[in-house]
Amino acid sequence: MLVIVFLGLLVVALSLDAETSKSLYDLIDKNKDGVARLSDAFAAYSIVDLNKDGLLTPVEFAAGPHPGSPPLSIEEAFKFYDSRDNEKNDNVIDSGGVVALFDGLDGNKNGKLTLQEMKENYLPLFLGNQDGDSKEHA
Ligand SMILES: [Ca+2]
Ligand SMILES: [Ca+2]
Ligand SMILES: [Ca+2]
Ligand SMILES: [Ca+2]
Repeated sequence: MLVIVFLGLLVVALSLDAETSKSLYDLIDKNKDGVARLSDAFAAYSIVDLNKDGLLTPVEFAAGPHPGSPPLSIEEAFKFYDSRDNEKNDNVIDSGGVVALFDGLDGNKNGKLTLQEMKENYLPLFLGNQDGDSKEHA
């Protein structure tokens, strides 16, 4: 029984609180039609990309909104995306980082992100990859 209780607490700890998941969700659902799609995520990305060159520098990234950054610092979050985008670890985030984030959150891979998927997958996506698999150097 103790084990079950412990696992229950763990699940709770790995779920975002309702407020944070809602603000993250609103951030991604750029056209506010209630369904977050990859196209919405790209729209959000291009807003953070201040000089519109298709890449996020650490400065642009840090200036953008980070409602869900508690699990990682801004620097760690930047590295997280930069190690998962198309040109890995080159100190800029390209559009591949958006795809990696969206795919990681879209639990059932139907191309639509629900608030529930956001809530369940956001923290495990970041925290699950923090230790364990070391940095991939291509
Ligand atoms: Ca939308
Ligand atoms: Ca840029
Ligand atoms: Ca990169
Ligand atoms: Ca989905």
